[in-house]
Amino acid sequence: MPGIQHDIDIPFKKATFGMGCFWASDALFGAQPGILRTRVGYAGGTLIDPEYRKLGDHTEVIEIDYDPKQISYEELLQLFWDNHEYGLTTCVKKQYMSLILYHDDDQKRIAEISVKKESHKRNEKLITTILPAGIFYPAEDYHQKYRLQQHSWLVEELGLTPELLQKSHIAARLNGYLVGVGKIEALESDCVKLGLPEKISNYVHKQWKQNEGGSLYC
Ligand code: MHO
Repeated sequence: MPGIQHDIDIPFKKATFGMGCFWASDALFGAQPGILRTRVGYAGGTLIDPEYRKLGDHTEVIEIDYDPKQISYEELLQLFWDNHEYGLTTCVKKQYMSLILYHDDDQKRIAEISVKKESHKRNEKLITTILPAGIFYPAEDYHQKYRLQQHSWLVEELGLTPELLQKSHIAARLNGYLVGVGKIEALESDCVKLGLPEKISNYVHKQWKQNEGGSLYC
């Protein structure tokens, strides 16, 4: 679509989490307030250049660019605790382990306090691992904004190239709204703010209503 503004150029911080299949966390975080961009990939392990069918010791993770003025790391962590695919007490396999990859000492400190609090609240020992963020390997194109990519006409209409699938603000937002994540008010204000044509906006509204309250995972 000519003239569509994909990026949003404000200062941001990064957060990286593993919490199950990354299609779900991509959608979950994409539509939250203060989320600028998301991308999915592999991290936490040692294998060089992992691939989906050759992950080695890596985990599926979501990498988030967020505006700390609009959403705090604590709030991101709350979403992390509340939305694991396989829970917080049993590790199914390394691919889906519960993982927090911190980007600075502040995040490390907050994550360590947060895991203690959450464990106390649930009265359970949690298996979540906290590690420094090392190399992030972006996943194959077809995994990026996976939910959005199921609506191929939208990908085309929005001009989402492989690069934009990882970098576009609009793509991150719509990828969540399409599966009923986020608030209707946020969706409405985004449609106006991002100047989305009526055809797209109506379609996304419809999908949001159909899918609201459904499961993120499949
Ligand atoms: N349940 C999904 C997981 C995909 S994922 C990116 C599948 O089996 O295809 O891990």
